[in-house]
Parts: sequence; structure tokens; C-alpha cells
Amino acid sequence: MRRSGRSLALNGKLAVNHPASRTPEESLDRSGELVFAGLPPRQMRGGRRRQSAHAFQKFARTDVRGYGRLLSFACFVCFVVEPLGPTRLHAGDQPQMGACFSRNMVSAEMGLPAAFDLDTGQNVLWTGRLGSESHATPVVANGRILMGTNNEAPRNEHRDGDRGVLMCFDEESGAFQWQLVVPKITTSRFWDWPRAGICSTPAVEGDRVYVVSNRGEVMCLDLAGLANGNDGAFQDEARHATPADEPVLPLADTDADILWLFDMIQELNVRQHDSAHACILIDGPFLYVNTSNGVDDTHKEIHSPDAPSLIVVEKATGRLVAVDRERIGPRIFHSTWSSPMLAEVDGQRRIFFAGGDGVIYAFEALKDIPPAGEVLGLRRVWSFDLDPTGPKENVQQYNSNRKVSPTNVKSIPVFHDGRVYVTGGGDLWWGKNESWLWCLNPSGSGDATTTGMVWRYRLGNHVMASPAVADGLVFAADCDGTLHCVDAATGEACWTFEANGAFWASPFVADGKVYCATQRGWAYVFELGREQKQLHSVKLDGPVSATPVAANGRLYLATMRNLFALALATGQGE
Ligand SMILES: [Ca+2]
Repeated sequence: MRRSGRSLALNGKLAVNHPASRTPEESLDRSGELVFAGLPPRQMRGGRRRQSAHAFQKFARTDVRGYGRLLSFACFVCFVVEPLGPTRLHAGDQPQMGACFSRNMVSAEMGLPAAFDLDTGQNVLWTGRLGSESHATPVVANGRILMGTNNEAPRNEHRDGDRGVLMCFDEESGAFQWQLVVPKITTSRFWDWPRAGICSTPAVEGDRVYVVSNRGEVMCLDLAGLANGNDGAFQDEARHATPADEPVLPLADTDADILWLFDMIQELNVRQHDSAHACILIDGPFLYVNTSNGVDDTHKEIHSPDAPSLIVVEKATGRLVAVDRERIGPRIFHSTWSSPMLAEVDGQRRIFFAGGDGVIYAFEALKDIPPAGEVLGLRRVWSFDLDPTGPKENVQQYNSNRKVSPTNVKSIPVFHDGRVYVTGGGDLWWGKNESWLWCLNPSGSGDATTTGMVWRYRLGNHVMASPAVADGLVFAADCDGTLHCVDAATGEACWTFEANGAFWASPFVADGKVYCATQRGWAYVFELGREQKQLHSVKLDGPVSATPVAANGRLYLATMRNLFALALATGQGE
């Protein structure tokens, strides 16, 4: 009953889901997806205390030689059940990239518009102005909406110039609330690509926002911003918001309130490539974060082969508590942009992570915070090499080889009904012209490369987007501009659709519909089903890297320059 928005009715109510972290009542259902049973009233808004999680993700980037090299990520979705009126059904907030914790890009929201038009204003509730490039995905939590962008439409005259920006809007009205403004890394443009902005999708829990900045800082922010005072141990927001060679300017009420930060470049010698792209996974007291470690400016060397690819930070303090010990660094083909996912397999909670080497790793989820001063090594229990016959030595030398190269993953692995679904292949800018959608059986232990594949399905030359799985169907969208609807049981295509433009944003399923949008600025809506039925197509005001999301009865769609809140106009029924 949690497979799609359509089937979520629960005794006339909706199954609601929300939290990013577990509660004592939390458990995993038979498929291994987490089910929450006892949320605080603030999060539950009444109704049955049951929730399921869905999510999804995505990310993207642009060309090296071209004008704008970009990245983006996608996120998760969660919902909350609540007693609802007869016409407006909704499931709750969407506080992170994709569902908790499966990352499946599916939502239980209902009553979403099948059609919308930015020019005529059809079903457009409000518009929030962003910068000129917006490669993250919006999250919705506790009445606020957060979205990464750049500073090409400055909100504060004292904070001008190229910056990474995280904007906070009011959910109801779309009014701008506050912004995190982060100066660029000036060492090299390959560390923090010009105008790429903040590409990481935040995760929100309670009144705390967790996000990775364009400078590779894991940050905890106050959802209320500085308007209610400068809280937390970190008090030097003014210096942080100002480039190092410029005099510090005073803070405004619309600046972000940083509570703590952990600098992965300073502390771990991470050499992020192009930008940091990480959708933080919150699990109880822990934050799991991919480091974005990657190649140097030449693209032919790994600058920091010993830097970790996946780390764990204590949520309350920002203290480093664990790192992977896989020494993936030497085998990274480009960077480490895939974010972690959590699922229960064989009765064990596992963290799934796609390394920059094209290997899916499963680590034991941490149980306890280690003593002060101790940093644990994540314990690997399972792995699957997506490309066992690909190059394994001196892999960076295959840069620009369009026929032979390693495989890498720019999306997030998704968990559904005991299976891991992941997309990957040759790098869009630097690798071979070949990409796939895999369905993996993650049970058992050890190296499952020869035994763990259920099926794989050929996609176009390249892929950035994460899959969405619902009603026995897997939706995958590739950089050739094809949306694939694949039978989850067999791996056979049910239908494909040739869109206008490449997909970087992930497809999103809610309310019996599939939403997707392209880098040429076209959005499409299909009926969720084994037969292709297009409900809507429309030209937007610019390219789309952000995955569509839904929360509290609304659909959110971000183009490069604007965030749109979409909802059925009053009087329109289902
Ligand atoms: Ca504050």
C-alpha cells in the first residue's frame, strides 16, 4: 500500500511520513524500507503514526569546455500522514533528497496538478526567484523551503559576486526568508566551478538544516536563520560570508545562522572536483556524507588518493566519527558525487554507497557514537562491481576515451522491495558512451559481482538521474533525453519516450503520475502505468537540473532561475 501515491489511502486517511532520523518506534517493513511509527506531534500533525519513505535523487553537471559546467543533485522525500479533507489529500513534508531512507523518488502526495503553465499561470501558486544556475533539488520542512543556487540575483547588496547560495523561502507564500552565502574557493576553478552555486541538496530535521557547501563544508544551520539570534557554537558567520581578502561586512537578519561546520578539505585533505555534490543521509545521531573527492585539474591524476570517499559526522556537533577504509581514491575516474542510501537487508541495517570507482559498497550502519578522539572505520559487508571488465589500473588515463573507460555513478542508488536500483556508465564528459540501469540483489555478504545482478537494462550513452520505482515499474531518464519505463520484475522495457533535451533531473512519481524535466527546459507528465499515456508537456523558462518534489499537496519544480510552487487551482478536483 505504500507503492504509490494512489494506493496510500489508509482508512480514508493518508499514510504520512516525515522524519529524517529514526525514532524508537521506527522499524523496517518486510521490504527493508523504513517505516516510522511514532513521530512527534509537531511532525505528524495528527493522524495515524505511520509513515513510509520514498525518495529519490539526482544530479548533474555540464561540460568542461563549454560555458557552464554544472552539477546537481537530487534529494529525498518523506511524508507525514494526516487527517485530510475530501479534496486535498497530502502526505507531509519532503525534508531531504528522495525518500527516507530508500532515496526512491516517489511521494505519497495526492491531488497534484497534471498540467501547469508558467506563462499563463495555470496552477502556479507562487514563484521564488533563484540565481542563474540551480543544480540542487528543493526540500520542504516545517513551513520552509530550501534550495541551492548561485548569487546571480543577489538578495543582499553587501554579498555580491560569484558565491554559493542556499536560499530559504516561506512554504505558504514563497517569501524569501534568509540565505547562506559562501565565497568561492579561489585555489582553482576545478574545485568550485564558476557560477555552479551550492549543488548539494540539504536535509532538514526539526529546526536544523544539514548541507554541504560549495567549499566542501558539512554545515549545520538554524532553520530560523539569524532572525531569532545567533545560536550555536559557531559565531563567526560574518567572516565566513566574506571572501578572505575582503574586509568583513556586518551580518543581516537574512543571513544564515551557522551552528557548526566540518571542513572536509581542511580536515581530510579531500580534493573535491568541480564542486561538492552531496545529499546528506541522516540516521539517528549520524550524518553520512560522500566527500566528492576526485581528480585534479589535469583530470589525469588523483591528488588525494588517501582521502576517504564516505564519512560519518556526529549530527549534534559536527565531529568526525567514521570514514571508509576502502582507499577508493586511486580508482576514482572523475569524482565522488553519489550520495549514500540506507536499507535493511538480511536483518541488518546497511549503508549503500556508489564509489567513484563504479563499485556499490554496503557498510554496516553505525550503532553507537565512538569515544572522544576515536574515528571508526566503516565495516564493509557487501559489494558489487558495476563494471568488472572495465579498466582497473591507472583509470584516469582513460579520460576522454569514448570507447573504453571505467564506469562511474552520478545518481543515488535506490532501494525498493529488497532490490537496489542504480544507474551508471561512462562519464558524460570524459568516459565511454555506454550507460545502464541495474537491478541488484543486495542480500548475502562479500563480493557479489558475479552473483548479485538480477538484471540490467541498457540506457543511452550517459546517465545522471536516479531511478524512481513504483507499481512494479522503474523509471529511468538518460542524457540522450529518453525516459524509460522498465518492468521491475523482468528488466524489460514497457515503453520509452524521446524528450526534448537531456535528463539530469530524476523522474518523480506521485499521485499516479510521472513528472520529469530536461536541460532544454521541457517538462512532461505521464500517467503512472505500463502503457504510455502522456498527460502534459510544457516549455519552461529555462533548463532543469532539479528533480521535481511534492509536499503538503503541492508540486515544486525548479528551473535554473526560479522555484515554482504548483497546485490545483481552487475548485479543480481530481
Ligand atoms: Ca538563530
